[in-house]
Amino acid sequence: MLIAAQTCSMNVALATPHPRYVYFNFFSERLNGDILINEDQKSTSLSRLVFRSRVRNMVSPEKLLYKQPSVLVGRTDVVSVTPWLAPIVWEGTFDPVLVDNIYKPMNLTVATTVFAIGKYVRFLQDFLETAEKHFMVGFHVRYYVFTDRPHDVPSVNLSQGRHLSVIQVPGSNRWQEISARRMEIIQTTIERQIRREADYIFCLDVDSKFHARWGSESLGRLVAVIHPGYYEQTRDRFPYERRPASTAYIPMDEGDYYYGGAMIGGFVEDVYTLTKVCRTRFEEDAGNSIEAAWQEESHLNRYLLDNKPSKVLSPEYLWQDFKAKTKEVKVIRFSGVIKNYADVRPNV
Ligand code: UD2
Repeated sequence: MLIAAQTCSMNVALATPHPRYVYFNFFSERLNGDILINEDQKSTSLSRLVFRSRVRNMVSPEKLLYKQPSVLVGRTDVVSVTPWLAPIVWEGTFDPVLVDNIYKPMNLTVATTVFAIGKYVRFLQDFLETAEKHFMVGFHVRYYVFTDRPHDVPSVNLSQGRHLSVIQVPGSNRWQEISARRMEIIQTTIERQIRREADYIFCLDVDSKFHARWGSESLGRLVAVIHPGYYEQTRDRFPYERRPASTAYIPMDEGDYYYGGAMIGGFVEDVYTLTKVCRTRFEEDAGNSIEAAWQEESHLNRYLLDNKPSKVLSPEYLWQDFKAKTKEVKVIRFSGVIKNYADVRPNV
């Protein structure tokens, strides 16, 4: 079926849309240009969902020269493996040349979702410009920008092989709802399009900037990041949801790490399952008039306690600008900017 822009039930007048961005409405079809949508693509029947993500062999190119790995010398100031044997990625634990040479021939596409609702649209320019410098450089990247203000999405020059879609979603007068609804919107957008367009996905907070390489070392089946505010704390001090009435509940004597909600990643299929479960639990809680302490971050932490991530990113991959760098963090790769909550959020 051929759907033309003017046939869409959309009421946004895109005055000067960016010529290389693609515009969608979350509730209808693509807005600019024509798109071929066949019946299979429109299907959202779970049992029939097909994903691009698949496990591949780690093939190193012939004659690639790189530093000899050592079994005796390496980082000793930090732990670089979890008790379930997933790597914790720190500077000095991987060889960027080697990992890039293994992953680049796989011809992967990495989806990146980011929400910019209400005044948060102001963070997009820096987010995108710094991502173009540091995030998955040399890979195919598809940004999915969810916003209620498509006109205000800045025009940023994207490198070759990188695309950006603007998807209009409703605004809200509660930041808690915006934060929590991300799971539902990501789940639905994976079903509709991302599962066909990308192998891996990263879902990131927009009020952030990249400062240094974030590359193929971060790829894995299910990837989480350790929150910079809690990695020195004992588990009883983590801000997990502590009320047994919530489906996000974690008792005081359980928990591995405190993961940041500003990043979830991995195979599109694995992130799809995560978002679906968290969304269902969030809705179950809402039915019981309970909202987890840190909305989707609380549900994420509960999910990851039961479903261990296959790769864990150190706080290098999620820092906060107001926090002084600590000695174990050799490189800050991605960091949340300082923001005035009262100014940017729709409610306090
Ligand atoms: C923490 C988490 C965040 C999320 C939130 C849950 C970190 C560093 N941050 O951040 O990921 O789990 O707690 O409450 O782990 N947004 C909008 N418009 C709004 C409000 C939010 O677009 O009006 C989007 C935007 O993409 C933003 C994200 O939601 O980056 C998270 O919201 P936040 O930055 O206000 O949450 P924050 O800083 O308390």
